[in-house]
Amino acid sequence: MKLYYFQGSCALAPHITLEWAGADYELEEVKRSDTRKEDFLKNINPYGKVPVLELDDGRKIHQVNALQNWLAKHFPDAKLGASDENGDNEMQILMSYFNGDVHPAFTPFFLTFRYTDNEDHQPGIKEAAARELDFHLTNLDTQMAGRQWVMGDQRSILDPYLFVFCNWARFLPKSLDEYPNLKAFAGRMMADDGVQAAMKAQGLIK
Ligand SMILES: N[C@@H](CCC(=O)N[C@@H](CS)C(=O)NCC(=O)O)C(=O)O
Repeated sequence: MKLYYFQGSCALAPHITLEWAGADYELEEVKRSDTRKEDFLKNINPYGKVPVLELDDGRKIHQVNALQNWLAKHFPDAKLGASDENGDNEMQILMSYFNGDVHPAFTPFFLTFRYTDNEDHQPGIKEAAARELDFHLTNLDTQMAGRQWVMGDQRSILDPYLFVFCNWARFLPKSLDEYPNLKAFAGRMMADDGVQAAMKAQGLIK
């Protein structure tokens, strides 16, 4: 298996999950600026995004939620999926929220140029995006109160995804200090060997 990623991207989530799953995988770094080029769109992901996991038979899995669910299903011994229907419902609701609401809310903040051709409008867009992100991070901070991991006592495919948001929060006007439950969660993740291995491999830490 091969994971396509670029440094600082959400591909860190499946990367950590591959580590937790004990999977045999290799990495392929791409440039963000190449994700809209013909070669990437034609041969890697027509949607122009990482992460992409290329399987040994050439099939490609992308979309963080689909990929995380695929990993939970194909590495059951890692116990990163839900163990019953209620747990699965809760997990899928959160996975949809992460992928459909929180994650795209970062895009106008980081890739502001996509939302206006007028440079003077960019600060206003960033400010509005930061307000929307504050709403989501406050929700997530409340959600994490009294929880070790997103699903409670057991870690799951949701944790690496939440960790990505926590890392991105350092670029926002409000620091992670203002979301104490998220800060504590990020600290627990940072202490994990799989997280350290993935971050080192991507050059995010030494
Ligand atoms: N809905 C997509 C979003 C993935 C996404 O936003 N990927 C970003 C990196 S975090 C990306 O590849 N951006 C490249 C671009 O938009 O130019 C998914 O779930 O995989």
